[in-house]
Order: sequence, then structure tokens, then C-alpha cells
Amino acid sequence: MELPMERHMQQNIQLQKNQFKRAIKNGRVQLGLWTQLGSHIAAEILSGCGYDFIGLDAEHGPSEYREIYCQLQACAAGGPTQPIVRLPNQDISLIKRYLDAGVNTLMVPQVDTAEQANMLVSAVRYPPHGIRGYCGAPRASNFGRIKNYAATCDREICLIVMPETTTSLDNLEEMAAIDGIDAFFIGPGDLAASLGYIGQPMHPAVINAIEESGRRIKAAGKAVGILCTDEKQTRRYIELGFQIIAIGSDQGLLTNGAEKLLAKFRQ
Ligand code: 3PY
Ligand code: MG
Repeated sequence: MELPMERHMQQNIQLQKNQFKRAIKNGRVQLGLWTQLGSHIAAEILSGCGYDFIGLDAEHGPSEYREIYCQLQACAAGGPTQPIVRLPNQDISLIKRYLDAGVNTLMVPQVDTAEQANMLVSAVRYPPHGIRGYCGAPRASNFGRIKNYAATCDREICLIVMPETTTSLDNLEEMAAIDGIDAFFIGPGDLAASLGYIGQPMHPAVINAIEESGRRIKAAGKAVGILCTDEKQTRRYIELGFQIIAIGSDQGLLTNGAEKLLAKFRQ
């Protein structure tokens, strides 16, 4: 007699489709929330709020690899929101580990050149198309239960690079021409610094540079996104065709919410 467990083990679990990747390819706007608290509990709560994506930040904030892993588990339990992991850097061994952990949408900071962008594309693909190291049964393959994971995962991986310097703006078209780069997410803070306006992401010169870059990225056929907490400017970015917008952060909501609540009684 077949036991329920054996029946389960025989199931052929399919690789989940990356709906976020499809949405941006089809021109849809994706609204997200940035998270920097490094909290798997916050990630679980926020995954159920209806955002299209939440950004799990391993560049800034306290999250290390294991904490991001826990946040991914929390997201899977919390709701259909797509987790996007921003890596701390362009380390290919780390990219491999995040992919193994089940990240299918990766954001890489400070990408300046086509050479770097090509290296990242190679890092997310298994040989013969790239250099991703092979692991037999990672979480990404549901611990080996998704039988065709290695053969099919490429099409569900979404790679987002961050232009954040004047050098990256010089190279936008060259980077956008690379097959395997799905989108560009402009970092307004770092770009402002690179343009000579540190701490002023809303400076008109910075906004001009961002809007112009957005136009160029779109003209080159790739999706563009940004983090912006100013409502008016966010609406303008959407009008201009920006598709991936982080409209706030867990830290910001907590600070503002807590301060506003207290202010009601302490005036
Ligand atoms: C920046 O503003 O530089 C960021 O990386 C945030 O997205
Ligand atoms: Mg940045």
C-alpha cells in the first residue's frame, strides 16, 4: 500500500513562474516596499499587504545571508508578494548562494559597466551559458523536488542592475543591450552623491538626471525602476513609464507611524 508521504515524494513539483518578471516585461507597474529592518516577522506581515514586491536589503541594514534566507521563508508563508533581494555587492559566490536559497529576482547595486553587467548575467546562469555553480538539491529546487530546476530556472530568474554613478549613466545603452539584464533600478541616493549632491535625491539636477536616464533605459527596451517616497514625484515617475517603484520602507513606516501616534497625545 502506498503511504501518503510516498505519494507526496513522487509528486513532480513545478518551478514557480516569476510573475514579477512577466509583469515588467508586459509593461505593468509594480509597486513595492523596501525593507531594511532585517526582520522575518515584518517580511511575513508585509507579504500579506498586497504590494507587488518587497525589497529585502542585504546591502544596507543588518541582514546577512541566513537572515535573508529566513525572510524568504517568511515571504513564502506571508502571501503572494514577490521578494526581491538586493545583494551587498557583485560577489559571484554570494550570488550563487542567494540563488540556491530560492531568490529568483536579484538586484545588484553599483553596476557601472557592460563588463560588470555581463559578468552578472553569467553568474546567474548554469553552464554552458554561464558560470553558476551547481548544487544538487537547494531550497530553490524545493530541495530536489523540482526535477527540472537546473534546466529551466534561467527563464524565471530576473536580474535587475542598479545604475548609481555618473559612469553608469555613460554606459546605460551598452548595458541595456545585454540579453539577461531584465531591468534597471536607479539608486537616487548614490546617484545624487555621484552627481555632487549628496543627501539631496530630490535636487532638480538629480531629478533631471534620473528622468533622462529613465527615458534612455525605456528607449533601449528595458524596464526601469526607482525608490521614491515623495508622492508627487512618484506619480511623475509612473507617468514617465517607470515600472518598478519602491514607495516606502518598513523602517520609514515604523518611525512615522510611531511618531504620529504619540504626537496625537503629546501636543
Ligand atoms: C540609493 O538611493 O542609492 C539606493 O540604493 C536606494 O534604492
Ligand atoms: Mg544605492
